[in-house]
Amino acid sequence: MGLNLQLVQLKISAVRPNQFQKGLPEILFCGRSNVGKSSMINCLLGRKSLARTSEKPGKTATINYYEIDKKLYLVDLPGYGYARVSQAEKDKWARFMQAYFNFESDKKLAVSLVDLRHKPSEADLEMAAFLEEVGIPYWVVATKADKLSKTAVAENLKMLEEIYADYYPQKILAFSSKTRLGREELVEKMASIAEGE
Ligand SMILES: Nc1nc2c(ncn2[C@@H]2O[C@H](COP(=O)(O)OP(=O)(O)O)[C@@H](O)[C@H]2O)c(=O)[nH]1
Ligand SMILES: [Mg+2]
Repeated sequence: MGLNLQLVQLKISAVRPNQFQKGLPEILFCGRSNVGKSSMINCLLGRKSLARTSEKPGKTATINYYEIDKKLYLVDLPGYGYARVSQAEKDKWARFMQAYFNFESDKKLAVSLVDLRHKPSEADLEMAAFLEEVGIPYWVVATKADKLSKTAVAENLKMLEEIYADYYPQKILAFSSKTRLGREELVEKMASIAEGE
């Protein structure tokens, strides 16, 4: 038993709803562009560059399914919040995301990434409200903790607890793809979801 993190493949980079996957429990990663979604997935899987990082805005938004040990999908969703993309691009993004969330699959947990250095954006809070509406349990994972002092990490976590007091995240966790802070907790959660708990 257990979850073999070595056994990983990019199952598909979906650009169309008919490419969405089902049949395995999934954990989805959502957040602003550049918040660190792909870096987090690489960190969790102990890979340097399985998930491509720092994608440029305007590039085709893809929904990437990483299959772990034939037991679990990690789903890297396209980021939101790029000021410089056109309204048409934003509409396209929104339709694609809507299609993903409407698609019937086993969405066990959402990881809603925020930047620990800043207050969550309007879009981050909308994401939380949306996840509650559609009934997907979620963790708020605040990344780039390595860019802050220990004191600032504690302070900003407290700030997040206060801001999310009106929301229902299962957990608020500090994370760093650089130092691997918070990784163990997420990996344990992945394993328990993969085992059907
Ligand atoms: N210092 C630091 N940089 C990070 C961390 N996570 C991501 N980054 C950097 O932030 C940028 C965007 O990361 P990426 O994973 O591509 O974000 P994505 O657009 O959400 O997938 C890259 O330059 C990463 O190296 C982190 O935990 N610590
Ligand atoms: Mg990315």
